[in-house]
Amino acid sequence: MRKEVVLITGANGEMGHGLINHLAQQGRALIVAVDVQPLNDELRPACHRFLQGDILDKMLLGRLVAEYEIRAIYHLASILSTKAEYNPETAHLINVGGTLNLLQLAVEQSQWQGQPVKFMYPSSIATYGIPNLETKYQAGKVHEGQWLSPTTMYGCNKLYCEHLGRYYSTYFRQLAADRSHNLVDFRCIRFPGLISATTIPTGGTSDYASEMVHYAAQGQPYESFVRLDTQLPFMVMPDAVKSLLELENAPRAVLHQLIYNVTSFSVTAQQIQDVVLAEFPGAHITVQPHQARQSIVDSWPMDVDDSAARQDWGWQPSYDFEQAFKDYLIPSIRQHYAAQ
Ligand code: AKB
Repeated sequence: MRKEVVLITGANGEMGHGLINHLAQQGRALIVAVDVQPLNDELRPACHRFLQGDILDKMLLGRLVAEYEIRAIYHLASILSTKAEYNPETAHLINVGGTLNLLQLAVEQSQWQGQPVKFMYPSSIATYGIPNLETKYQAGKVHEGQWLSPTTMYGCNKLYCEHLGRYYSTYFRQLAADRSHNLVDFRCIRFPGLISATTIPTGGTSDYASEMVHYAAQGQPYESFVRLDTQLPFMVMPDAVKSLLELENAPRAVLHQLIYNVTSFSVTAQQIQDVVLAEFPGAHITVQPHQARQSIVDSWPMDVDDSAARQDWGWQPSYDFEQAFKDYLIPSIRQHYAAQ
């Protein structure tokens, strides 16, 4: 008999770490993890199986379909916003082509299982594109239907993949007579900038927030690539993982949309710098805005309206700005580097 599993792509990334630890602690499902990079040693015991490989490799995905009963897919693998700008076509191939492959895998699995397969898709505030700073501050909290003109390849990819999820969950094979149930139960969260105590993000544009804290904790100087008045919504990793798990567990009937904003706090780079300097008085932070990266964050909303998530599935972050730093980031980061 095929083993029932949860599949996680991009397992070795920032969110993969948090999610795998959490799912393993809950012990609710066997985890099959996929990543192009080798899996971090500490995550291995938490996974039933790890496959090092590419989500564009159809043979690898075919093996998974043949060997497992996949009940849920967390498709975390993606090339983030800054990195994607250096090679947009490759980013498109991985972000869109990879997602399409995983959606097709979900379709195949659900046809075989006779029930929908849950497809958890982390999208991003990069799907929004606001034309200028004045409009950004006038717009304030942006809801899911507003300002959907992304300015980055990553943002375009995320927005298009949201549409692919909508297509596969709602319309795919509508004309075929043999379809008795929805094949893919697509559930998507648009995340704000994420900050983790244990991993430093690579290739994103909201990375300055994480980098400021991690560099200070290691006693290294940091040059911020954005102006200090730059404001974005943020969330710490435990809240991001919590939101994904809560959305996965929500009964389908309470979900009135496929795509939800979530957020915890909206702060400027200056506010982050102030907390970092208060906690690490020796920290040396300078500012040298990078024009292209600055224009990306300037096009993202200063805050998002997550009232739909709060109403439909009871979303509530555990950490506000103060708690995020005092209760989670600072103590965990100190411990993390002390242990190294
Ligand atoms: C990035 O900066 O690319 C990501 C994101 C906001 O999705 N952190």
